[in-house]
Amino acid sequence: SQNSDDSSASIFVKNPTIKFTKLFINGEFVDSISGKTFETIDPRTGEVIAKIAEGDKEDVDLAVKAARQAFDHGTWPRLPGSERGRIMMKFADLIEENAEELAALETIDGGKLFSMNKAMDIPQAASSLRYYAGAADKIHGEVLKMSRELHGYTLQEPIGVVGHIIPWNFPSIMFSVKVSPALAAGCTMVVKPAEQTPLTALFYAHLAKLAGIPNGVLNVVSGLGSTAGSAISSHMDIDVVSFTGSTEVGRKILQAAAASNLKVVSLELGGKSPLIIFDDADVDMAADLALFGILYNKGEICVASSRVYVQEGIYEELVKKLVEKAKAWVVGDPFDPKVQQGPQVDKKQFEKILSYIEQGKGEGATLLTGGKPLGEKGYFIEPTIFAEVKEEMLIAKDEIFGPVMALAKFKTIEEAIKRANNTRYGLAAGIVTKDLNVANTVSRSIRAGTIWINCYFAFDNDIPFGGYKMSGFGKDFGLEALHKYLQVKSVVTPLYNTPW
Ligand code: TXE
Repeated sequence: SQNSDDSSASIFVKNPTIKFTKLFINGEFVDSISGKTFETIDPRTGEVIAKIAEGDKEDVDLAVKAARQAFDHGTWPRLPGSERGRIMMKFADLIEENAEELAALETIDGGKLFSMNKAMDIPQAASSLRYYAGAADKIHGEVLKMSRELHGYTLQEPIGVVGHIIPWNFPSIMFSVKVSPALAAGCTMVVKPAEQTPLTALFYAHLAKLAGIPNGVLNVVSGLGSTAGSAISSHMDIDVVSFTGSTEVGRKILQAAAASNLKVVSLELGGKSPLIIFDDADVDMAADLALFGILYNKGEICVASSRVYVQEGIYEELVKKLVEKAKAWVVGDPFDPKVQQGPQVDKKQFEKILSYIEQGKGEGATLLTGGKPLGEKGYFIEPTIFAEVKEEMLIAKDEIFGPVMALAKFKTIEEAIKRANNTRYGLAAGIVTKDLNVANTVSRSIRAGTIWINCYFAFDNDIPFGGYKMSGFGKDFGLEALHKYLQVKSVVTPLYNTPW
């Protein structure tokens, strides 16, 4: 690697050359048919980084045609699983070899911390590929004990051509978490990265080709949601669409799937996740967890602990600690290793967050700290904590997707459960307590897809992740995700020469 010391990331690393700006279709980088491009912006400054080919319906059609050809007639779905796994392992190695450059691209494109990208996001992209590579030769059906004189068994077949529509908050992790199980299953695919952060997905396309993934298996069409994204969700020849993004767009995707070919849909949508801190908690640890839960990745994370409920016995002490720690939290250049929070991804998100902060003040919540933008340029926002947040306030209900915590006090475990569940979302929840009975009761009572007890953001490859309620359905991560890209075929034959 060019530089192993994060604290002195070189000028070279901080200014990566943009090598890939075109669509990747059937193994080649190509311009969009229209010749149109869009600009991707550096959120530290608001300046243009590069012009990226803007794919539209015609480009999606070409990519789907290539993916269909590769699925119907190509080698990928027909290779032994172990061979697919071997190529995926190579892909993972190449990601690690290019980790520094990928981490830097992620920082300039999305404002994410370089140190975290290098230590977490990029290694996770590689590790997800390896996890599913290991599963690729362990995909099998079952022999069925039928009640009649019949022999029955099931096959797990790749489902076909997949459309992945991914967001901008974790461009590398989202790319890999969606692409890896689909590759392992033997599917072919079209990926549309978010228009805010197309750079790493195009780089991954290049690495996939180097690793030996055949042409047409993995296509990347950068473009806008309303054109390229919607062409994927309404395509007649895509079998599954796997989406992560807003609840609003999730609804559109489901409608487009219903109105076109009834493709299978999986949706990982917004959240408003509660973190419940009980009286017996270690106050220092709980304050760190709560702060990390809302400020990590500048609050641009679907499972952010955006509602924090604190039991009355430790409320005052915890609030004091939280405010102290929030004031010491370092916002600034995401390449600086001392910095804990970079800029929001773009102007639209920046303005959305600031308008929620104004809303919170107007609704009568108490602003304990923060509440303002930071610096002359770029999209930086102070870590912000509101207290005395009431259930009916918008800042308690809506996903803000920024560094804004809504704090409230509770008395009893019943009250905590009721308030935690008082949301249209159900992505995750956190509990801080030393009492096992409390932890068990609360974890079983909350309607959310992931519950973290005395931890937060504890993701791993084999832990399925996905929502309840309006946070969507279908899982990423784990073997559950592999099954999204497989379908079961039942095969039946008479056992003996039974006259039929
Ligand atoms: O999301 P969009 P936006 C939430 C978060 C954020 C809000 C808006 O609250 O503030 O959504 O962000 C593609 N058909 N999350 O507007 O639009 C789009 O191009 C098909 C939560 O950026 O949902 C991008 O690739 N696709 C979230 C992807 O959808 C369409 C992560 C996500 O963008 C489309 C991101 C259409 N009609 C935002 N319109 C999470 N769950 O982690 C857009 N897209």
